[in-house]
Amino acid sequence: MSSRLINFNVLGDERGSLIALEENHNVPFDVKRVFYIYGTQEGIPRGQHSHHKTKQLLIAINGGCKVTLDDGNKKETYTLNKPNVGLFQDALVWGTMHDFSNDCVLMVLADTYYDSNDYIRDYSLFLKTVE
Ligand code: T46
Repeated sequence: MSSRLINFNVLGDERGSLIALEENHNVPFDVKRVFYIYGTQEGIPRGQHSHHKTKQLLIAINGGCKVTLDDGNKKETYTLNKPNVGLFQDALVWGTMHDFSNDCVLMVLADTYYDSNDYIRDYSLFLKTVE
């Protein structure tokens, strides 16, 4: 499974919109954890790590940011600024979130419980791990 953008169906009616996320339907894994980051200071990047096992789905539910994904061979930068679009980040992919708008709320669904040992925070160790 490789990193990619996923479009969600927009539901709702004349009162407004609604998006439903369902594990193993439009979310491509079992969901064990949801967290969100917000209030990121201007010019500050976040992430800058990879995970051994964790897969993630990132959704800018308010505002926007960019996400650069790097699998050790190829880097691609995505713009997330729509609540109906998610970015699937596979395990062993280095992710950097940057260019946050002031009002950005980036919600992340993950298929693992939090475990600091799942993180690779050293880029040269990441490259050795994926080579
Ligand atoms: C990602 C970006 C978007 C927890 O206790 N539980 C958790 O589930 C997470 C994700 C973090 N933490 C603690 C660990 C640190 O003490 O929260 C603190 C900040 O975490 P971190 O430095 O990893 O934050 P970011 O914003 O650099 O990265 C996080 C996620 O780690 C990462 O997977 O995609 O948000």
